[in-house]
Amino acid sequence: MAGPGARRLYLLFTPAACSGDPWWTLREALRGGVDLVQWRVKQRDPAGLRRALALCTEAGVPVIVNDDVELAVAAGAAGAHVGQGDLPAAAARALLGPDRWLGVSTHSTAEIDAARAAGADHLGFGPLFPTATKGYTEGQPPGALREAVVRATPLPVFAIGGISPATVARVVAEGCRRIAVSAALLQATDPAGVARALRAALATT
Ligand code: 3NM
Repeated sequence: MAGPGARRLYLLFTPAACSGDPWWTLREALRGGVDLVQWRVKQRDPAGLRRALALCTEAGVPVIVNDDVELAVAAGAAGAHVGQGDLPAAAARALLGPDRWLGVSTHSTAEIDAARAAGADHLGFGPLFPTATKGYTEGQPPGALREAVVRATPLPVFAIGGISPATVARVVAEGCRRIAVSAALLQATDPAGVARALRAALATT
């Protein structure tokens, strides 16, 4: 399967955060062009993960498990994602082995350098904008995303935090073509339409 660098629209899928039925939301988001999914729940829910994996596999889309690296391996997910307060990235890499994908959240060039050294193969960088999803009240300053993309090269960087069809232009303007999105898709009345709009914005050169 093509690696994380081949992916553009990364959905952070939290069933409890969906306005509509979560499984309808996931199907619609996939239909609209989500090409990477993160399973992101507070309480371990292996049955829910299996259901998400089944839907995503049918759509040819890989699933990454947030935080719970052991569950990612046990469930046969494509990889795991760790934040700065989670299991250290080097320990996550050791548990995942060389083939599963490791994503790391970063918020500065120092964190990008550390994540690379620890064996990450893709990065989140944010928050681009304030977002209630994670309680950030301030976004990164202009130019920070552009600097992050350059610093991370050749690792792919997914911009994250408050990204929606209304804000995605800034991501593109800073030279990034990958985004990770939660609320704008999970709370949409038309998740497929929002996914299509985001894909179209990212496709501009
Ligand atoms: N991590 P939404 S911002 C989970 O900057 C997460 O590391 C962030 O959700 C970071 O698309 C964020 O609803 C929230 O803003 C993303």
